Amino acid sequence: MRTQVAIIGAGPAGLLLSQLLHLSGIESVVLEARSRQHVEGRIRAGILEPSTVALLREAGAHARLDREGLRHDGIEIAVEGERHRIPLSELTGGRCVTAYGQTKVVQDLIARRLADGGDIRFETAALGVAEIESDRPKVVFEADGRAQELACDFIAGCDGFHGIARSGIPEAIRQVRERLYPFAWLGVLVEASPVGAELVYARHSRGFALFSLRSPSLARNYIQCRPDEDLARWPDERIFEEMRRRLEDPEGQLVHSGRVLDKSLTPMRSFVIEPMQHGRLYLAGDAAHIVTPTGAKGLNLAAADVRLLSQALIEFYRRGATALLESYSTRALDRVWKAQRFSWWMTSMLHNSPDESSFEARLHRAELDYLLASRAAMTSLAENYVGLPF
Ligand code: FAS
Ligand code: PHB
Repeated sequence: MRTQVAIIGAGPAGLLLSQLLHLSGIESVVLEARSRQHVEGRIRAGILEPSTVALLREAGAHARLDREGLRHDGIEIAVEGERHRIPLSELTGGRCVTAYGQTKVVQDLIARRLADGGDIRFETAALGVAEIESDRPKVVFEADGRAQELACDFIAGCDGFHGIARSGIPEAIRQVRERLYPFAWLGVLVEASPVGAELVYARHSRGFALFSLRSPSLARNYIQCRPDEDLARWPDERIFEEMRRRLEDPEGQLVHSGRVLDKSLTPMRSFVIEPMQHGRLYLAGDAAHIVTPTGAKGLNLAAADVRLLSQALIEFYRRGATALLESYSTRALDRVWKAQRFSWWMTSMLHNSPDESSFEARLHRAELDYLLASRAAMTSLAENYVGLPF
């Protein structure tokens, strides 16, 4: 089997790349280990930067997003229940974020890709990459119970944190930088009206909480918990109770109970591999980097990588130009590390870390007090939250 660009992974990164290349007449095959149903059912991110929305529009996967996306001109930060608004668009010359579930982003991209004749092979796991230092690299994949080869010009590793593509970067040149956090997020998707029209990040002596939304009748909330928390010890009512405590809402006027559609644990990790390319292998999204979700950057960074990689591949096929391909990793990592810093900063400021000293705890509190009293500090948060310019 042969194609121009072999894409491993049908998450937001792989699907968006395949569609953008298609719109420039470049052929690709997407290999996805899981079933379509599984991929379309995952509950993950929910906040889109304007540049991600623009890329989905360019890909032609924006119709439902335009109808159902919830514009956020601001976000809130609650400290021990006291709420403070960060006016994002006022502080960034009118830029805002959009609340729209990653689940729908992936469904929209798959529908668009297939409608445009896209080749997505579900339940087809990539086993490895080969000859990436030649101009005829290959992906070895499993189909019909046997190993087969997909020959191509380029391989895009969009297979997430647990994928195989990353192992294609030779050990000798690979640099991994990682931080694990001594807490996690217990997240629920609830059929109930959200706390508010804008999402609320809460710092509280009992731990962090986040009150987000998917629609006016679907809330997506998270509480800080132990990394090894046993979900069986968290019946629904106990979760609602704890969320009310962390927003100082004992009567439940803000945090509404409802049918819990999904309950999951998200580990907290910061991770970056460098370089993000080697030979004809290019990594994009979670395959190369993981940010803590407090800055809402995961999905948006994946889209940013795809913006850079698709432009570079299009330049190559149109003009034989290789400059953008050669500098892809450097340009992508510049944005990745700024998003890492912002995500780490939001996480440190808003969580109670069991391993922090009382001095550090006071510093984080002072950071928050300064932020909520300084227009300059709020502007810095806002410009990072809506996405730094390319
Ligand atoms: P993805 O992980 O989405 O997609 C990779 C795809 O590759 C998957 O479909 C996988 O099945 C496939 N694959 C893996 N190995 C393969 C192989 N060998 N062969 C073929 N296919 C293979 N971000 C936020 O901002 N807010 C959140 O609340 C949030 N929650 C998250 C919760 C979880 C559990 C996770 C893992 C991430 C969360 N994120 C969140 C971050 C998330 O949004 C990611 O940044 C985003 O999914 C990245 O997209 P991709 O890079 O496309 O990777
Ligand atoms: C979400 O809506 O799932 C969400 C929002 C903001 C974050 C993380 C997750 O920082």
